[in-house]
Amino acid sequence: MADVTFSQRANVLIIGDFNVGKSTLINYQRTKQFDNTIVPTIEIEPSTINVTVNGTNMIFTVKDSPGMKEDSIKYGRFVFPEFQNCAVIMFVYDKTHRPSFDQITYLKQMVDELVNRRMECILVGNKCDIATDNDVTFNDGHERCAELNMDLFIEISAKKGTNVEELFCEAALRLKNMGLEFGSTKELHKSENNHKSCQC
Ligand SMILES: Nc1nc2c(ncn2[C@@H]2O[C@H](COP(=O)(O)OP(=O)(O)O)[C@@H](O)[C@H]2O)c(=O)[nH]1
Ligand SMILES: [Mg+2]
Repeated sequence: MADVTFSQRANVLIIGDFNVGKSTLINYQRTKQFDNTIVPTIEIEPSTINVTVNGTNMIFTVKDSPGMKEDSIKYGRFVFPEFQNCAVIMFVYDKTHRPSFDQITYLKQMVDELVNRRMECILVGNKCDIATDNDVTFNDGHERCAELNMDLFIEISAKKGTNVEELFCEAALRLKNMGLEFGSTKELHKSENNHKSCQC
C-alpha cells in the first residue's frame, strides 16, 4: 500500500533589493547547484519546493520577486499585494552591499503596515562566502532582526549552498509548529521519493 503522509502547503515570498541573490537562493534549493546564468527577475515568479520536517512533507510555493531599484511606488503596486497571501516572507540582503541591508527596514515597515496577521518573517544575509570584516556583520543582522521584531536571522551563501537547506527547513518547522494558520491549506498527499529530508 502506498505510504500516505499528511502534507501541507504554504506560500513563501522572497523579497529584497535587486542583485542580493534571491533567484540564486531559490535555484540552489531546487537544484543543489549554483547557476551563474540567472537572468534578472522582472515579475513575480512562483516555483515549487518540497521540504520534509519531522516526517511532515511541506510543499512551498516560493515566489521570487524583482528588486526595488529606484521606483518604490511601482514596486509597491507590484509586490506589496503578495504580502497578503503568504505564510513566510524571507527578507534577503547582500552582506557586501549595505544599502540592501538598509532597505530591509523599509520593507519590514511596509509588511507591518499592510498585513494584520501573524506570519513568519525571516531575515537572510546572503553572500557570506565573499563578505569581509568591512561588510554587514553577523551582529548587525542579529540586532536588526531584533529591532524589527522579526522571527529568525540566518546568514547563507546561495552560491556555495551554505545554510540554504537549513533556511527552508527552519521555515517549514516554524510553520509546522504554528499549525499553518495562514496563507496555506492542508491536504492528504502521497509521499514521493524526491522529497528532501533534513536533520531539523
Ligand atoms: N559570491 C556570491 N555571489 C552570489 C551569491 N548569490 C548570488 N550571487 C550572485 O549575485 C548576482 C545576483 O544574483 P541574483 O540571484 O540574480 O539576485 P536577485 O536580483 O536578488 O535575484 C549574480 O551574479 C549571482 O551569481 C552568493 O551567495 N555568493
Ligand atoms: Mg532575481
